[in-house]
Amino acid sequence: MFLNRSALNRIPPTVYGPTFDPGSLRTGIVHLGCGNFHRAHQVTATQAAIGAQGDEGLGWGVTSVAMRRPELARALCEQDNLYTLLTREPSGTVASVMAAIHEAVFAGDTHVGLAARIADPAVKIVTLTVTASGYHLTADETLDPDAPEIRADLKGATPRTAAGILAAGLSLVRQRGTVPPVILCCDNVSRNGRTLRQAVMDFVALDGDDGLAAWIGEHVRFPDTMVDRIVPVPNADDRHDATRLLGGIEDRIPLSAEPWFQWIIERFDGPRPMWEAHPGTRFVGDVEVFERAKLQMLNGTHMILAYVGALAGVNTISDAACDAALGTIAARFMRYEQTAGVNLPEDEMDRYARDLMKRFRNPGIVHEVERIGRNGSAKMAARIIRPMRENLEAGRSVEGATLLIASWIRWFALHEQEALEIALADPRADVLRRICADARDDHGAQVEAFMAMESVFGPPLPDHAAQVARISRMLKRLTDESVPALLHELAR
Ligand code: CS2
Repeated sequence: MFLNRSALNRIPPTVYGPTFDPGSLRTGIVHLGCGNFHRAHQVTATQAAIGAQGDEGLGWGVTSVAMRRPELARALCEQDNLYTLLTREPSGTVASVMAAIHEAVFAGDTHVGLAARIADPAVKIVTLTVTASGYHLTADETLDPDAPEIRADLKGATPRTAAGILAAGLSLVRQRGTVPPVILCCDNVSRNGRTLRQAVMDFVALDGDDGLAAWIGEHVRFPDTMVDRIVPVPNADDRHDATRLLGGIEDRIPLSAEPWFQWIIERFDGPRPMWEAHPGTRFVGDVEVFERAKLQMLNGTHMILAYVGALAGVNTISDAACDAALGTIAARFMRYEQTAGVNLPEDEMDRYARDLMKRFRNPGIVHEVERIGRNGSAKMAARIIRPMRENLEAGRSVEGATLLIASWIRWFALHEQEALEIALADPRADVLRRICADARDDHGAQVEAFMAMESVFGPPLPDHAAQVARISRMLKRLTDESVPALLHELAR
């Protein structure tokens, strides 16, 4: 039998299940980006809140919108929106059945009418996880008017991007004169709330603004948030473990996650679920210090592990972090380069860095470097270039950032030669591959052309030419030498 509402009373008592009747939920939240992260993060906190709030909590069901994966929305519907979350603790796996999704839909089904759903007065909050590349931003964190998806949304009747969908929904709210929902960006984008607000206002301006941008500026709140939980892409082991732990009930869409959970939200007024019922959720006055620490120390270090790890022949973040040389390089990069501008006491930074390396090494989390390496061009500015710029200005080492950028460029060069064994997904992949094709074996020209892309790297770095030369030298070494031997030398 498959997991669905009628199977709920048969799950073994060792599995955590909902403490409310999922059939009685009503939608209070629309979520854009129904994917793995959402299912392991916002849904778990919402489930805890619904459980803690009794009847009132039932109004916080989530309508979760899959932006790119119709099959996930379909599979959720088939299981009455229930699925298993496997928490990979060091001591073993804990299974919980997640039940806070009230409805799952696919954005591409035009009959769904996303604008009308957002404008439904019962919807108090719109949350988003569409990934950093889903906002189509340039390095200065404004909307890229040349992104094909944005251009298509400006022309078409049914928007498909987050900015286009929000603009349409908010326009309807304004026409109807109702209260707009609070928009909660839950992606790894710096100052994510205000950045999204600006992106929506930029979209509206490009769309022949009729006063909507000013109305949004005045009436719609976009609190900043910091989200953190490592959630790998589900695999066959997850399905197998879910069936075993559910006592033979089959789940087509289980997923696993690490035990760590953090959700830091800028305080806002108005109705909301009692998310703080879930440990790790906090409402604070200013999210920036948490967000910067996480974006640079976690997400930035993930990038060095992925790009360099793949070149050294490892497949997962855990293997990359466990490699003696690369683990040392990554830990040093995290603690001494990626802490630039992170305003935390030294001992807290030490503890955070230690915890992060431990989390990366968790053998229960099979996080492929190919996944983490995706969409580097949309991640570079906030995660790598901002601290690098500050380090250069202060005369500090940027050795790790140099290695990271050279490794990223090497991915494209190898891909261009059809010699990279893993897929390379990036919104700017075509342009970046062309640079590699044009520059051929001229490493200097390759690096110069990459670093000249202001939409990715921002304006020139301090002492730009010297930095380009350093990255070129590293790229040449990555090309000519054995990567493990090079890492061994760099780790000393
Ligand atoms: C990763 C994140 O794919 C990536 O860019 O760095 O998904 C990371 O696993 C999460 O932000 C952890 O909270």
